[in-house]
Amino acid sequence: MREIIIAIIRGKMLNLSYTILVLFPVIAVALRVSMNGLTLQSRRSHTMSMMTMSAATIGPRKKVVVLGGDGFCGWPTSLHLSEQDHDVIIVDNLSRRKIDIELGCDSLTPIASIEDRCQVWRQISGKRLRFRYLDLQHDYAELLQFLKDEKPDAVVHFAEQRAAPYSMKDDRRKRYTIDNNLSGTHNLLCAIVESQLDIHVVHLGTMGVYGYGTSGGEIPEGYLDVILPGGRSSKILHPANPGSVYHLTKCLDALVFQFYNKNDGVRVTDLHQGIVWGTNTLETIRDERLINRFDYDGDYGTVLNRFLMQAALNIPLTVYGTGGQTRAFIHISDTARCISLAINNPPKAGDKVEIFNQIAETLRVRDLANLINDKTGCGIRNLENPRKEDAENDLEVSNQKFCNLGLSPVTVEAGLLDEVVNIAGKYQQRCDRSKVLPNSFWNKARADAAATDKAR
Ligand code: NAD
Ligand code: USQ
Repeated sequence: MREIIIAIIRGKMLNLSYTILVLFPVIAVALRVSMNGLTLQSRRSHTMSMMTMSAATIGPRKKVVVLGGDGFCGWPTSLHLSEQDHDVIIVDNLSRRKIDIELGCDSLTPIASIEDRCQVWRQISGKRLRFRYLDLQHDYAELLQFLKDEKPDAVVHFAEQRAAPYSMKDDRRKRYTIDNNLSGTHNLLCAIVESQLDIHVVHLGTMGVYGYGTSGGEIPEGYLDVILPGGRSSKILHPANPGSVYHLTKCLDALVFQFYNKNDGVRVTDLHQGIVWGTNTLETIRDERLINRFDYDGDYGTVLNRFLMQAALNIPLTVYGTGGQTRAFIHISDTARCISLAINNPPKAGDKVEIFNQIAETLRVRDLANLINDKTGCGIRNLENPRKEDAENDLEVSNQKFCNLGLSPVTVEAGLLDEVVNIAGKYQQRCDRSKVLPNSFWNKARADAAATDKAR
């Protein structure tokens, strides 16, 4: 049924607008069947989101390489793209799984090996999902040959060390984050130019490139129209203002893209994504062996997923400082949809680097904590902030480009309880409570403050 609908929507049998009008009831039934495993609340928001996006999301079949496709964002995105009938190849060096061992942590959810994941997906969907073990930082020759052999239409680049606390832990991790992320990104661009292939790069950047001071107005998507001294008008990259070594690598990535776009005409879409929350998507929920990873520890756990897990275990929520930090958020299922939209709407030859803000909403940390505490009664504790960051900030962000393409994102308010009950609650016995408190500090003053913190 899914294949027939996708074939029809691709315009193989009818033109698109006619298809949508005539087949809308059929699509609605098919979606209902495919969402049997979801609870009512999330089904409603997923349905809304999928209905409004079906026309914009589905484009011609492409060969897509997903770098970092074994990770938290990469795995559900690979499944989503495969479900949309793209030919997907995952490339990963499994470094995230190795860092779990290094830190003595594990995903709260029991994740299968990448080989088993691909095999189960084949059994369930009938679609082939390939995996190639390759280190983007060190295996340049293999990367180049791989691109020449496979000739992908698009490469989605998730393959970076992505935890800000890990990147600030010590000098070894700072250097690893810089070396891994910058060499990886540069190797990719260099190999694309050397291959002489026209490959569209879709990169996961971060909202943190803009900095988290009070913006004093809406943050635009990547570029600023400015008047230079002398009255000349110009369009420039938004000034970079990184808050960690990890965020610094994303600012430097942005310059690498500008250069290769200008010099060699490489087509790039850079997605400045907010904090991703949630675990399951319509694809990962189809079999427990497809489940996504869920990080809750002080280094890799992001704020909302940490709070959800803490609430499930009745641990008071770890609010850093006053909790006045305002951040941008997006649900994991919308991450996958946005990537799909970016692949289906590539920049044209000669276009400058396309930049989207990939966010659903902005929320203040203490408001999130209060929301979860009101629903669960787990309590809140304010810890000395391990990070050097503004205690309070406002944040207003444009996400107009994705909205124009039809994104209607899941919101925290609508999806929250599902996650507490279905994931954090279900797997709570796998939590190691000793990993909950933060133990990476931005500088000596922050470490000293934590050492005398009575709330710890
Ligand atoms: P993750 O750590 O779960 O996944 C990254 C994957 O890349 C891992 O599977 C890892 O093994 C792989 N990888 C890392 N270095 C590699 C290398 N040199 N060669 C090959 N593979 C390599 O992280 P994630 O949460 O899925 O994030 C993916 C991307 O999205 C990152 O670039 C991150 O900066 C960005 N992002 C994430 C979030 C979030 O909240 N998780 C928010 C905004 C942006
Ligand atoms: N925070 C708490 N309590 C916690 C954890 C975090 O109060 O237990 C606070 C932090 O101090 C920070 C905010 O919550 O002010 C967000 O922290 P986070 O760990 O959820 O997010 P961050 O470190 O910014 O990084 C995450 C991803 C990263 C991505 C980024 C998007 O790990 O890969 O790039 O979100 S963004 O923040 O928009 O730049």
